Amino acid sequence: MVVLTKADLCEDPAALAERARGLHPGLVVEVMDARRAEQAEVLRSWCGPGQSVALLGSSGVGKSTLAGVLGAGDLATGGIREKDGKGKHTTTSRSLHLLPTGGVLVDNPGVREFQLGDCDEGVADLFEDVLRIVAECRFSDCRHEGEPGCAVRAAMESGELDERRYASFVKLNEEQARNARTLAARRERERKVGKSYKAAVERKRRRG
Ligand SMILES: Nc1nc2c(ncn2[C@@H]2O[C@H](COP(=O)(O)OP(=O)(O)O)[C@@H](O)[C@H]2O)c(=O)[nH]1
Ligand SMILES: [Mg+2]
Ligand SMILES: [Zn+2]
Repeated sequence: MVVLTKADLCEDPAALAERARGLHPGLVVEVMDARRAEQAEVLRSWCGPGQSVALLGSSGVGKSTLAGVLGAGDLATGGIREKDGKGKHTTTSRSLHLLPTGGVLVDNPGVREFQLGDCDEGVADLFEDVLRIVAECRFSDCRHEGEPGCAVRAAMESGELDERRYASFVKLNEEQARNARTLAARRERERKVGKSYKAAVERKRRRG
């Protein structure tokens, strides 16, 4: 779900909401002034018993403000630096809150701290439409960079595939692949450390 905050500072929030809806079929997009409880009301149906909500977004976009309005209690909210309009990092760690509506909310620092890990399936799920097109390329190792019979190029030209959506797909795949390698390497290291630790304990035990 995408929440566009600071609607009060925008000339035409509805147009931006339409653009955001174009990112993914069925994507829910809400527009609001995050400081106003009555506007955040539409979010309450996501915050009931058994539901978990995590707020993700750049620093300064209004996550902690939203959390507060949804009943997460007093949270530090930050001003915007005059100089560059960027948010200050007021929330430096994750925090978990029980909401009066029965759900659980996680407020996060900016998105820079976020990394994907082990989410092949999630990416495949979210970009099923793109994967279906990719599968139609003539060459199975098509790089979609102008090869003959490339279904991706064709779909972009016909307007079936949004260029920005395809770019997101490529970016997420690259990040996922990179992090999968890092994760695999870390697990291998941990496995080795675990093994040598066990061996040391065993030696010690034998020696009595
Ligand atoms: N005008 C306006 N200001 C907002 C809105 N949402 C948040 N703010 C302000 O933006 C600043 C940063 O908000 P904060 O919740 O700390 O952002 P966070 O870093 O994403 O948690 C604060 O001064 C908020 O009062 C909004 O919808 N409209
Ligand atoms: Mg915050
Ligand atoms: Zn291709």
